[in-house]
Amino acid sequence: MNNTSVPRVDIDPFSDAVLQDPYAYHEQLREAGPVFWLESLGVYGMARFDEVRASLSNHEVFVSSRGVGVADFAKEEPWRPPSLLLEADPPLHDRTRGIMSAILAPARLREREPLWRERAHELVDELTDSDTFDAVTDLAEVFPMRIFPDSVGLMDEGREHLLTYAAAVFNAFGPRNHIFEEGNAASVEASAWVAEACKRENLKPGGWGQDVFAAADRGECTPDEAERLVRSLLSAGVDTTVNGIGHLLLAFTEHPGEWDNLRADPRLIRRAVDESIRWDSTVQTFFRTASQDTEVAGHLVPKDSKVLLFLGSANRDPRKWDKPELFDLTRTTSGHVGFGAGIHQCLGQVIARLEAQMIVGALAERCVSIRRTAVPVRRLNNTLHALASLPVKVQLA
Ligand code: OVM
Repeated sequence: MNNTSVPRVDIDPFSDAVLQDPYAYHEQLREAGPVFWLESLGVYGMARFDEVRASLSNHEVFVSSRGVGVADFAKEEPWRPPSLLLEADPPLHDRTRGIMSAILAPARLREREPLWRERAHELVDELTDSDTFDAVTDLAEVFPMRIFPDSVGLMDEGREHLLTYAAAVFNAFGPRNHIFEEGNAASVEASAWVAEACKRENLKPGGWGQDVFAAADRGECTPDEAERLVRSLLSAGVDTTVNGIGHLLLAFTEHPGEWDNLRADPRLIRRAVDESIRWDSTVQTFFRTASQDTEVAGHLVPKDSKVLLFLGSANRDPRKWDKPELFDLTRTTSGHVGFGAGIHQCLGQVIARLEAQMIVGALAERCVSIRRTAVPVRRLNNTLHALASLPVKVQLA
């Protein structure tokens, strides 16, 4: 293996143009080679399915504890105290993950399903009073906020800070560009609110937040760790599902035939949710750090290198997917890396899937068609592919 042959790429993956439309650039990244050097950032990158999946699955070589953003925590002070889940390796990661997995076990989430379903139908009833609405600001941003904060047991006051905070968290994985700076200014107040909201005395009984402190009482973690674990729920649980639901609706507006297919067979909703995450992955990128010299497809990735993994590109790699640009409810969509892979694979994915299934399932019951009435507007974020607006018109059944 030799390093001189690693292809150099001069695309800045955190430029406005790439963040606006990443898919326009992914082919160039994939074609550059299985691993490449990103001149703009001085990091390695991988954008093909096989290498992205293999790297995500190899947590001993590609570690998370040095940060999953461009900053190397071994050299730079983290933007905030590191996450005990996302920015941790075993054995710490396995202990904290175990605590959270028990709290968010599918069997326990099922108890909340009836209430969430009721909330989904309520919102769809409100929206369909009129035949036009904004699928992002009136629906995708509203539904998770009606169920997630209550499920955590958050205090009522100040919940609007959640989206600001999450946007800042995901911006902070990228470089200190103008997007980070703009988001960061707005997030000072939001961060202070989140810190308060995670405290035991501010969490209502019966929610996941208090469940984490119950684990602390059993000696599974310290009370300080419990606060930090609640913070993970608030960081990862809102902007992700907002844009996941947004992309699911976008997928249907771009592929109207699939809306007809979903209405004909509502069991397709599960696959639709998965396929939309493959088709337009909300979390586009995460970094890892090489803990040792390692070889990727014959090229050396030296110890201490930062490596940028393009999940959204892997999910559209034609080496893996047939006609990847099509949202297709007949394909086998499982195996995509939109929720990651390996030990860090999305802890909240059962919640995310349920939320999306419920709200879009309820909409499909009521609406014969959903069409967009204007061009969707993107909201730029250093990690998330995000929507600001998707005006739609529905035809009621
Ligand atoms: C966390 C965290 C924050 C952002 C994303 C995420 C996708 C986790 O604080 O643990 O997972």
